[in-house]
Amino acid sequence: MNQLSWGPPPMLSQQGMTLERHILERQRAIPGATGDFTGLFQQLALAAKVINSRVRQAGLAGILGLTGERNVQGEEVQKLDDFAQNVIVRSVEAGGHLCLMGSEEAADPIRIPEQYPTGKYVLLFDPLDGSSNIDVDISIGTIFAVHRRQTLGRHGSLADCLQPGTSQVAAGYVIYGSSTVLVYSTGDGVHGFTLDPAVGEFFLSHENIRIPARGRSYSVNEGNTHLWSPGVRRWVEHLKTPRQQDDGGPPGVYSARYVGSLVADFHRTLLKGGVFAYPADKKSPDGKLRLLYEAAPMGFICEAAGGSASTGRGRICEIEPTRLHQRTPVYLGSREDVAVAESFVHEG
Ligand code: AFP
Repeated sequence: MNQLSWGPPPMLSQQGMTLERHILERQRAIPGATGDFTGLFQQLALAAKVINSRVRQAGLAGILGLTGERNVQGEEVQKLDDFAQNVIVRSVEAGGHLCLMGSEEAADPIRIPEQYPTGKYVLLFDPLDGSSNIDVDISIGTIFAVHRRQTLGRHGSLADCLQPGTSQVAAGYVIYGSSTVLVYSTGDGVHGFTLDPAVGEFFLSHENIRIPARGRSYSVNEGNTHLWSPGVRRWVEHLKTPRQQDDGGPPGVYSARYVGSLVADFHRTLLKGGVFAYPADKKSPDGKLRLLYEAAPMGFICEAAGGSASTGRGRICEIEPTRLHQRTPVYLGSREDVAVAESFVHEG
């Protein structure tokens, strides 16, 4: 009879590859690297830990009977997305690595306060994506993109934010899920780090993530079917129609998986394959998702993992942005699955 073992699982922390060490080792391999990038990442990782700790308390706030206005210390309880926004800005503004930031939560670019030095990078971020899911205990996340500044002058300008995804020097996200995982890429591989809450540190848990060339699931809000173009409708019908599998196996259809939280839907797609889409539709002719701090960073990560990131008609990362909060249609995931989607979208 098999004995069940209730011993402790192997600890990530015993393997010792922290996020900080991972980035530091890569920095050492780049001649002339100043450590600016490493410094910025340390601050982002700290912000992620602080946001994580607040997200984990969000349900408790309800259980403990807080009004939502004041906490037990009598302090004002901020909405979690405002909180996440403030934590990120406060964590990175003083480091001297950035000249400007752009956030989903701010209409205009965010300047570095006069008392702090500025640096050569620009940070674009969505502090808490999927925040409407917090009340129902569904995974949410933080998304970020880092560009090198293009303009001169102390503060940088909007032009520094409006760079195509191909210019990103790094992109990443943090998923606050059953565990908290930070995934990042600098373009040469995608790596995931799981937060060990006992140690308070991110440890390498998903090295060199590769997205399968084809998956078995599709992820799209089918409640929008009535708003889609005939091509998008036919694409989803195609996925739901049983067909012979390439390997001669029994006829299969794609499974539907849709959380409604981009980070959760993307994370699953990255690890398991398949396709996530938010198409253009009659209500949102440019799509719903934001280019600079949602679609482009996820697209950059997807491509670095061997997948594709398309608007349905071209590469997301090649779009030349004209507005900070620009939207785009999105098809992200396994190379072959995205190619099939594109072929239907092209039909119109
Ligand atoms: P919220 O932040 O308002 O929850 O929006 C989440 C989101 O931007 C993205 O995370 C989801 O993929 C997408 O919207 C879901 O949109 P629908 O609710 O229209 O399916």
